[in-house]
Amino acid sequence: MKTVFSPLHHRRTVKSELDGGILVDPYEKPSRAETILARVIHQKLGDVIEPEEFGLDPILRIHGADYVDFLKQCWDEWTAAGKPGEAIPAIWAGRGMRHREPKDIDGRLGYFSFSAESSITEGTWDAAYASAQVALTAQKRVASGDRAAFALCRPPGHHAASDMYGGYCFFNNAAISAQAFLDQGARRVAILDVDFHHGNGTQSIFYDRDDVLTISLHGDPDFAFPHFLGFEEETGEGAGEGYNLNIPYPPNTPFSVWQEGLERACREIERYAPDAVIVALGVDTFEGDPISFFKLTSADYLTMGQRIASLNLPTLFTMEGGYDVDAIGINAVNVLEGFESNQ
Ligand code: Q9C
Ligand code: ZN
Repeated sequence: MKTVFSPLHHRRTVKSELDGGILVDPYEKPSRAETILARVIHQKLGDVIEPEEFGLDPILRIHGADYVDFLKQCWDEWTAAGKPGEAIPAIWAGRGMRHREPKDIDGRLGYFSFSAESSITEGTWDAAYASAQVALTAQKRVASGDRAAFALCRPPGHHAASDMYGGYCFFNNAAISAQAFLDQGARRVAILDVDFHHGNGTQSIFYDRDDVLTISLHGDPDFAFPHFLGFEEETGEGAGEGYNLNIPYPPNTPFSVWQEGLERACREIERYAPDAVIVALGVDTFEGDPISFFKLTSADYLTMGQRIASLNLPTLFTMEGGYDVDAIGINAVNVLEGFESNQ
């Protein structure tokens, strides 16, 4: 399969992540994408191509214009206000407070985010925009008849809601791609999120819709980010009732248990019979991941890819999390090689 990659991901190179009460070296760093790219090339997965330009329109099908404007202007507003460091929100609308967009940058940062670890700097917009174009380019390959394509997105996307960033995500690349499939004539799309963290952004975007089935396997939000969404009882609402499935697991879950959830997810997708499936591919389920608590091994990712291939559907992979940089290339590409080994 082809891989779509943009060197513009380097524009997102930040110095700080708020973690443990101090600013640490960010987990979501440029070497993640470079390590995956090197593995794609080393394993001869297929051609690596640069993204085409689809502009803002497909992004605006998912994200609000005010949110997009905010992301574009955030860094300039922050520096114009004379702030010395990277842009980090420090206030949100708590219970009983007003959910309205304030005018100054401190207020707007809180209004358009749900967490504080994703510092914004000068190049964040460029990288997030390029990441969405990477996804759309891979989506176009699949829509044009390729069996599968790999969008090597960075920054990742599945935590981004229509009007909130957080969890290292700014634009929801999987959601934007799902909407693109629909706008091009697909009737139904399934999103299978195998990242360690719940895909809260994707869930919220499609929660009241039946044309996108959203399924996420993840660390129990009682113990894992994003903490405030991703529980089993969230099954969708209105027309979307029955079209969201959350499969949370506790600390130390091994592949033997996780695999039962994957099987359940795959049966749901088979029943839904979508025109395409999008895999939100995070490999932070790995036993060596520094911020997660599942116990998958590198070999397990081959098995995962094989099961996904047996759905026998046009498949778009969008890269999400994974923070053990030494293993991220092997693990991510193992999913893709497992997929390709199962024709
Ligand atoms: N002590 C993705 O995997 N919290 N995002 C980290 C570290 C944020 C993960 C806490 C995790 C965000 C795309
Ligand atoms: Zn994750």
